Amino acid sequence: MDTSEYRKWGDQSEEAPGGSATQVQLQSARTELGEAQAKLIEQESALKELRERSVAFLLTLTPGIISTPLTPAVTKGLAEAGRDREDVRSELFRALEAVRFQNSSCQPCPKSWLPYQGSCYFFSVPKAAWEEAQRHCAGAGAHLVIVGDLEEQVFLTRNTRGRGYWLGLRAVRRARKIQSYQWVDGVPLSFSHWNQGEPNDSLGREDCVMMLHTGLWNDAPCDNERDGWICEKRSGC
Ligand SMILES: [Ca+2]
Ligand SMILES: [Ca+2]
Repeated sequence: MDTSEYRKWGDQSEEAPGGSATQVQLQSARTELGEAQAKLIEQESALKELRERSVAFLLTLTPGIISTPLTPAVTKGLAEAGRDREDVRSELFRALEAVRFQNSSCQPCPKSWLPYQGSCYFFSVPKAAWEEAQRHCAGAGAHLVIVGDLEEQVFLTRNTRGRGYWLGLRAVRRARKIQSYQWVDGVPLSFSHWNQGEPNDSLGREDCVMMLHTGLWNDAPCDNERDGWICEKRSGC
């Protein structure tokens, strides 16, 4: 069979390509925050020391002159320490904002896509053949859903709304015989959720896999236009 349509997915993981760059930015913001915090602690300790020294100095004065204004040097020192402290506070604030911005820069799922564990899912209402469904997903920067485990399956089952959907799973056929099944990212099938008696490869032409409204899987002819489809893409968070 012609596998060229989905082989191209082979070098593409489920992770968004921008994911690692965001991680690097977040890491950098965290480093910046750590540095700012260290500086603030350092400045606060310097200020505390200066205050202690000022108090000690005041205590050496006789009660009669305690009301005398602080010496210009002490006043200047305190003012400088205060300014430094303000600088560090602004720096810390900026760093915190940077971290917050990184967190909020997570792309939320597009309208009418459902979020679940770092992915966004689109359950189509229209019906289409498998290839067309895959094209729809690709057009949205997604792929037909890859069901990695039971948790993801349970989420999908909860959202079928009584309809059937294509999955990103196809048969690998050699000499008319199905050898295995492969996800659109090229990964062989491990977790599966077949309906009883499936996959049956009825009439030797059921190369594509869909999810029944019950959530259970069935192999079906790829040109069937009886089902919708589910697209999945990473949310980038
Ligand atoms: Ca998945
Ligand atoms: Ca079947």
